[in-house]
Amino acid sequence: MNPTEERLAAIDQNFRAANYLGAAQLYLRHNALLRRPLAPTDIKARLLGHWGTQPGLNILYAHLSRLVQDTDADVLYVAGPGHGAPGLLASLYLEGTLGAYYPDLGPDEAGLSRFVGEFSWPGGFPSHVTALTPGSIHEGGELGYSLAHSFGAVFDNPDLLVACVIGDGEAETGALAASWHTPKFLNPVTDGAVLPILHLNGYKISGPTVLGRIPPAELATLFQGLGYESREVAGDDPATVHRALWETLDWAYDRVRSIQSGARTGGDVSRPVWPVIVLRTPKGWTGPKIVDGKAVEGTFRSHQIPIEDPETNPDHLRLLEEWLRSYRPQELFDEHGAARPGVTSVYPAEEHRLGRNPRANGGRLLKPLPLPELGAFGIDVPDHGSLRTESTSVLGRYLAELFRASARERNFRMVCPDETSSNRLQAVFQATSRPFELPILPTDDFLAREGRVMEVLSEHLCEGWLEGYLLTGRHGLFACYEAFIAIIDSMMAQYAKWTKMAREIAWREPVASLNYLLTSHVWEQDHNGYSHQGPTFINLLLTRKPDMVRIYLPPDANCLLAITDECLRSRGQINLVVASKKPMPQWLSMADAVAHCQRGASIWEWASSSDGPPDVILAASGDVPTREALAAIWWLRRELPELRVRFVNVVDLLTLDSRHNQASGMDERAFAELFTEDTDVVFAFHGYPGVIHDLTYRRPNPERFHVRGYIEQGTTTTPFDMTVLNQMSRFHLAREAIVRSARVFSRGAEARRKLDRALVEHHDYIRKHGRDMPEILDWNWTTTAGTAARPAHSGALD
Ligand SMILES: Cc1ncc(C[n+]2csc(CCOP(=O)(O)OP(=O)(O)O)c2C)c(N)n1
Ligand SMILES: [Mg+2]
Repeated sequence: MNPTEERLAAIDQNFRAANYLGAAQLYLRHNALLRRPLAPTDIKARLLGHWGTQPGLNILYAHLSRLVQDTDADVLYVAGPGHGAPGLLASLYLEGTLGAYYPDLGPDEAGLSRFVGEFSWPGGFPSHVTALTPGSIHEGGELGYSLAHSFGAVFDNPDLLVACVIGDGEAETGALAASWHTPKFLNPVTDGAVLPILHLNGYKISGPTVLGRIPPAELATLFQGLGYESREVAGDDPATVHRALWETLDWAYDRVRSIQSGARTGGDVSRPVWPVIVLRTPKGWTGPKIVDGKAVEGTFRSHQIPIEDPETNPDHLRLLEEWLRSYRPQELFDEHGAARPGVTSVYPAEEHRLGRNPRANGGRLLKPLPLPELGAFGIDVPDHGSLRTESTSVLGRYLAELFRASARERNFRMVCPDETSSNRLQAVFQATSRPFELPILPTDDFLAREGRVMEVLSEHLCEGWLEGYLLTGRHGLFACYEAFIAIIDSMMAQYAKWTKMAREIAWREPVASLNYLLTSHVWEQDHNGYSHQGPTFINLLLTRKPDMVRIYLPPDANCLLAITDECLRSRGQINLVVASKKPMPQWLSMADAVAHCQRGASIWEWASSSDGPPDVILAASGDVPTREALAAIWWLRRELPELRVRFVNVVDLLTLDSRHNQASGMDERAFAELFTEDTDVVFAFHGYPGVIHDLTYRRPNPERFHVRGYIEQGTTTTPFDMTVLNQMSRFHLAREAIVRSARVFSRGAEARRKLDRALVEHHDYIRKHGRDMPEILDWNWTTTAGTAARPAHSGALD
């Protein structure tokens, strides 16, 4: 639609009003509408917030509102520079959204004064966008994720258009740089669209931006190379920019719709060239031009608080008053403090306003997944441990069924950095594919235009896409190599902060949990070596709020199924599941696995002595530790039958937790039933031993826990040697069990010598033969040594 002078004028009024309120929030505790001359006592005690990015966010909010008014489009606004919160809040206040969520922020002088006075004030809105901000799924505190979140939001949301404002500094981050490639994985028929708007104000905190300083033609070429068509809106005269931005937004919107209709009804299968807008306007635009002799508008100096000391410096106070009055607030707000009709006429009907988009409160839209019956996918376990299989292959069949069952609703996706097959989850490809818009060759596997397994070799993108998908009301799973998930630790931490805050907000409904499946784990890196060993994510999760995190270490395939089912049912949590992808002994029937997983930790009676109180408890958490601990018990039964051992398996790690008065852990009685109050516990753990000490330090006699786990020893060697190098092998565990058992310690001297010899034999054997000893490879709980079949080789490892 062509711009009219009247509507352009209204947009400008709106822009001025948002700029005014944005600046006022930074400074004014009182006198929000400048009804009287500005006084030092009006100024906030501490000036906390950012100005520079606000005008760009504000002008875009006004113009996008106009676009929605004209098109009824379903638009979600994502502000990459979340430090521009006062700008976004100003628009949300003006459009009436804040008042709808927070009734004391209504459109009158009292509401406006409270709104302005309480920003960045204890108890008020924080300085960044947060879960408290209606209409938002993106904090933008830690920069880099706006575009990935936006694309995540539009997957399987064909009607949605996300307008994503990207800071030109933010665009320097690795995560953002990778995100530009997402259209290569985006299907124009089944997915919605993202309109990236590069907010090219030229500066970051204290320096120029790369994209701001390269010549405009080079920038256009960059976007062309990334597969986009870009148009630039540039200028520092608002009237000129309004007209150009209006027309450019119309151009971009028409491009999006014509790509979509071409693909959806015109049968166009060519690869779309999506539009990008570059908004090249000064940082701190319309703000103070010069302060203390230094240029501020259009420079990095406008980034945060452009006039620093209005409370005690009269010149600064005067400059601030001039700046605020330059927006002519009396023209923008009436005598009751309400925004005048010109200001608010840019907004569409209430339900279409940017701040009201229901996708931003995804929990309200969430539908439970049609989860497959566990019984149909659990494996038959004839006895304890003689069957060996890849647990993740079993899970792959379950997930394939989930993809089939959710095909109509399209509300489940997997993300993975190129490892679905390597992680033995390839059964999912019988139900869906990996979407890919680039040429697909006959030699490629499992690629198609459309699919719900998102594979890209960027953990950042996987995480960002999934977060956007979850926050807009869908479900998902992130499958990753264990060592490399730590790449996105910081993103997970930010997501956890968002979730923690969202939980405290009555109007935000919980979204589906963020689920991680980590495989190719630390104990199966004999082929890759040290660089691929890193169980750190467990430690990182332990720093999050204990009531929103679960850490699961299923010992076998049926437990993996039971745990995955539980994770996919849960809401508002971060769930970590660590499971091997290699052939491993299978211990529990499906029914036993469900019962064990429900308890979280239990005594495995069949592996425990029944003739009196235990001399020592062997505990394990993790599939390889479980195998080693059971092999240790098996060895002890043969060599030292009088030693009474109890075996405890811990599948839900935080059942051990005693750090927070059992906020997430089992109670003292349940703990004592498993571990007694004073018996020594030799604990074989998947990750760093300190984790178990951290969790149990308030349990009775915590010094009786002797933990073996990963101690940063690794190289390319045999699988069993990994456990030996880290002193968690069956031989080490058996030896420690004898040492910790006062009753049989002295009678165990010969057994201990045998264990020492076994370690020497192992050392010599692997150096001579390049593989583990037959008694290790053939070991089987249910038979005597040497009689079980060797496991089939699992094929190529990655
Ligand atoms: C990942 C990350 N690194 C550093 C920062 C600190 N920081 C806050 S704002 C900012 C500059 C952002 O520049 P830009 O994206 O261009 O935003 P704008 O100019 O619109 O303020 C930086 C470096 C951050 N928030 N996140
Ligand atoms: Mg910038």
